[in-house]
Amino acid sequence: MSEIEARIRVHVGDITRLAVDAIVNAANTSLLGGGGVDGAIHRAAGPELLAECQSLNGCKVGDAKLTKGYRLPARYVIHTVGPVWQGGGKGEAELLASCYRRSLELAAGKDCRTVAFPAISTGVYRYPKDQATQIAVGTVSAFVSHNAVPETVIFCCFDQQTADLYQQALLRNGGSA
Ligand code: AR6
Repeated sequence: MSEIEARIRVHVGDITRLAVDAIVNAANTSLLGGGGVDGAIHRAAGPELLAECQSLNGCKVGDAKLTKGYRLPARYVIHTVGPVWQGGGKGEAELLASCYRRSLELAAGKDCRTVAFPAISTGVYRYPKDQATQIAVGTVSAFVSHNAVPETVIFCCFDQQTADLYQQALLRNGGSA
């Protein structure tokens, strides 16, 4: 296993339970909560999270903003806004890659050693999972290979099927490196 591969892990479970330096939230441009992983993070963090989010003036698609984690075991939440899938011709791939890069830049700025990502845009925003997984793995691998921090990145998948896609993408990515 290469040094880069050793720094990227796949985990099956609920991201709100992870005691890591930062978890990433798949938010919307308002940053005021929603369903899916966003709803789960706000429920677990408590109302203080919404109060801090209200002071942030929203977030653009492809960008990210950082808050504290409040009642979560994670110290920080990095809120990023993935693109809504519109067929692939509206810059979705570049916007999704930007979500991963901006989130990692914010994590590095706070010296986060371990960061966990959900599968951004693959739920309500309907991004095809196989394509989103390739972008997630490619972008995170590139960042990790150029930066010492974060040391470890976890892809936190809600189900085993998604985790299998990540494992396959990591194998392909490692094979072509
Ligand atoms: N832990 C880990 N992964 C989860 C969890 C969890 N607790 N809950 C869901 N997932 P989605 P999006 C997975 O819809 O597509 C919200 O309303 C889920 O299986 O949460 O980026 C926001 O406010 C899926 O693979 O995010 C936005 O309006 C992945 O997380 C919109 O949804 C992302 O699904 C964002 O849509």
